[in-house]
Amino acid sequence: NWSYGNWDLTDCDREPIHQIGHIQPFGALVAVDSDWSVTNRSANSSEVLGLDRNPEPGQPLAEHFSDAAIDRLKGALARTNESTPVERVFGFRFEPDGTQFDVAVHRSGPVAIMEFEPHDDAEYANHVAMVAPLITQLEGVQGIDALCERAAQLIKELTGFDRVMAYRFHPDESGEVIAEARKEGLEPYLGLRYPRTDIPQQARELFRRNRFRIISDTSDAPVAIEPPVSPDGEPLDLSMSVLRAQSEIHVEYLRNMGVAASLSIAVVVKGKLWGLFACHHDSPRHVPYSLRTVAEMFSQVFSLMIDRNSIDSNEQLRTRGRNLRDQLMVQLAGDTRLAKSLPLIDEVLAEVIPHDGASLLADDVYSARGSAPLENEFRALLPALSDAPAGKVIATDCIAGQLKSAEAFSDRAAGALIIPLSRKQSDYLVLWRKELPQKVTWAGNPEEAMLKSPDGARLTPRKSFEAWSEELSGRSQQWSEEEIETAESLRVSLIEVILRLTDEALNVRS
Ligand code: BLA
Repeated sequence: NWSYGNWDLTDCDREPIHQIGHIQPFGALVAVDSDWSVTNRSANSSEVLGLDRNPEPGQPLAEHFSDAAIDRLKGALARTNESTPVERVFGFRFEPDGTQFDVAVHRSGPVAIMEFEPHDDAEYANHVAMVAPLITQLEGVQGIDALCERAAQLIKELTGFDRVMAYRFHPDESGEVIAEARKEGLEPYLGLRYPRTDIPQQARELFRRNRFRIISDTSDAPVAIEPPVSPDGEPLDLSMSVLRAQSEIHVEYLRNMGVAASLSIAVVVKGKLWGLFACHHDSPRHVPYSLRTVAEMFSQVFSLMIDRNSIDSNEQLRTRGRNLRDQLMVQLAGDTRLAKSLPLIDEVLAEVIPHDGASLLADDVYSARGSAPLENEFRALLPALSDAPAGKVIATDCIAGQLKSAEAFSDRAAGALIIPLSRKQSDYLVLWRKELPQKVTWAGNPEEAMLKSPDGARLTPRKSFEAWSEELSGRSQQWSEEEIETAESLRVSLIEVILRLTDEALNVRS
């Protein structure tokens, strides 16, 4: 794991952003209990809803809304469930012929939360008509890079934001802009890396569940929810809210970047945050709920396509693993000792996982190829290796950073892909990579991603996002996720080969 400096993460990771007690002013929030009596409401309710006074806690909602309107909201609430926690009602009226609203309805602890935004019928019809053509344009696009490129372009056209980026997470939770569509004249962010601390843990978790985040104006004053606590005495939980006010620290971050409005759409693949689409605008920008819904649907289709892409390549990996195993089986059949098979394994593997050296320790016999460490150097690693979690491939681009005993040969072999071949942790196949000096371009110095505020009371985001180059030495090229998966399937195949060979050996003897 990479780490930059020894800052205290907890400040950022602990900020209870889901209990912020405020909303953004482009809508109004009303919460009710199971009797549909008001428990909380935002201070701007009467203004947004066009009522002559705010609904007050304790009042039945029926004093403000018609029975038919309440039935419609109850229906929406009844349709919420684990997979669709938030229901949407477009063009809702709380009195016949009244103004129309778009409403998001969800449960939060003991209350039901309703969030109202202005509705525009003509726009709404437009948005509905966009869905099919939009999704058609993703069809037939092959490969993750091309998909991201097309998607960024489409989201830019759809939402009208100045800049739309596809941002993909690395295994260390930092992220990289891998595709970008931007207004002419803006400087490119393509290829820039952002440290993992830019998005704290709780924000990631929230974002995974509630995949859409709009901050329509970073200079907006948030509107208070009154009272701030729900009937159970806890601060109202706004995890699934669409109006939730923005964290002050994040707003500062966006302002430092020169962003006045932001829209983020999560890309979740197999339940994990894969990346996101980050949209920036240099002036305030509101996106109606119906258009956000289209963008969200689009991102769901996009997530599925990424998933399908990885299913396809997993299928290829499995086929590759099977071929490798068959090849080994045939070639090893004549010789029952795995220890002698390194040249063969090395050659077969060179095609699928490029490497500069390979070590094999089998039946206590060591063999080495290319830039692999010497036998005594390798054996010095064994105590540490046997402490590692059993039966799992370990990949590192800087083994000396993790095992002191590897410093002796790190000039020849900096990165290692360690494939344990037995439960007893004594047989290993290890692929080695030489050092490869690399340059990473960060958006601002990652060492200063978080600073203490002038009064020292809290952390603040960095002020400058100017490209900051970091030369990485002592590291090899990283092992890609695909290479690690190949190694994992190879491990399974090799163990199978070993077991069969042992079996045959036993049969011959008996
Ligand atoms: C949230 N920070 C986020 C989110 C993103 C980023 C995408 C979540 C979605 C959102 O709220 O829009 C970061 N935005 C980026 C990055 C790019 C981008 C990397 O456009 C690159 C192109 N942020 C900090 C520090 C802290 C911090 C030091 O830099 C904490 C001390 C906090 N980030 C922070 C918080 C949130 C956040 C609290 C949640 C904001 C919220 O939901 O209100």
